[in-house]
Amino acid sequence: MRLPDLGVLPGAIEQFSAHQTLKMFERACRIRAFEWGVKLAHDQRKSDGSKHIQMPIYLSMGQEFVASSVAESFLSKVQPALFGQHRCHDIYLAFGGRPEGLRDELLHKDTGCAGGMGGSASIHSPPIKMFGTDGFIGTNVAIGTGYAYATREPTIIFFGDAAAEEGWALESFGWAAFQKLPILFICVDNNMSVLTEVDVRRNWNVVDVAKGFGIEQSFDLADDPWTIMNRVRMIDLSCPALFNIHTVRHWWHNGTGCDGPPEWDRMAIVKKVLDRAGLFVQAHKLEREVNFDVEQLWLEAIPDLDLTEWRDNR
Ligand SMILES: Cc1ncc(C[n+]2csc(CCOP(=O)(O)OP(=O)(O)O)c2C)c(N)n1
Repeated sequence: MRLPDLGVLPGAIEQFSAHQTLKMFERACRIRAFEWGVKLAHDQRKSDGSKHIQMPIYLSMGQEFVASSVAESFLSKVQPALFGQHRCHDIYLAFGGRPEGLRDELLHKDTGCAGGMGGSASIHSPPIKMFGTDGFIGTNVAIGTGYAYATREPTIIFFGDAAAEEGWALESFGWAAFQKLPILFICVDNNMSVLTEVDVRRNWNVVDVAKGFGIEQSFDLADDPWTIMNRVRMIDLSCPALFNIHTVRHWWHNGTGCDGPPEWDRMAIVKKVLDRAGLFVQAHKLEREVNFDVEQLWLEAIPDLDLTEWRDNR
């Protein structure tokens, strides 16, 4: 059952300082703003008619609070190794990747975080210990598990609800449980494999299967950031855990199309919670500053980028 309040712990915001909440919110705002810049750069053309971005792009719009809350939970303690799949701009930005590096990567420049050769689907960044992926869904789950086995370093593996169906992902859960590896598996469950919903594809739940493999710390929850941060606090990170986080991809699997209003917009829900917590003014100021920064970032690379659509959608 997909609901925006699935597994949400009421009042979870009270467990965190205003400072921590606002830092988490800032990460999410930066992701949303950045993805707007990518959309505009993708949709608009250069004066000679050629494209600014010539590769397929996979946007995280709508899913921002998954990576931003997990990052907020970890980064004050440790810089974990990160294994994402093709939809990974959010992970890179949330965990402190330089936005210029991602922008340049998408614009095919050698100053990009992967030298302009990885592209949207394979964001690789040694400074933040983020490993690019190969394009086969779920292989990052197996490779990340091997990394944690070899190094015993804290490792976070983000994968989609479709990747969870690959044999090598399921086998990795078993190995991680058997070896008690320090891995947080995050299934970013946006309900879609391209256009096919989870219920059409399978009759099992990844949390039940992970528990069956011995990952006792397995939870189904919606993308409420404070619930996610709470769950991270409560688990033992020295052994494996799995969160299946229900979230919503606002734009198409690939590119910038949109099929209508999303199931929910976590950003709008979070802003209401911030308002009730008396943080509206600070949050609003922060969002404006981030938007300004990210506008400058894109204008620096594409001075004639028309920002109207983004500004109209704020
Ligand atoms: C092994 C494998 N099978 C099929 C594909 C084709 N494919 C690319 S993306 C995708 C859907 C991925 O969905 P999910 O893992 O849920 O991630 P999301 O795109 O929703 O973020 C599929 C089936 C692939 N890349 N690799």
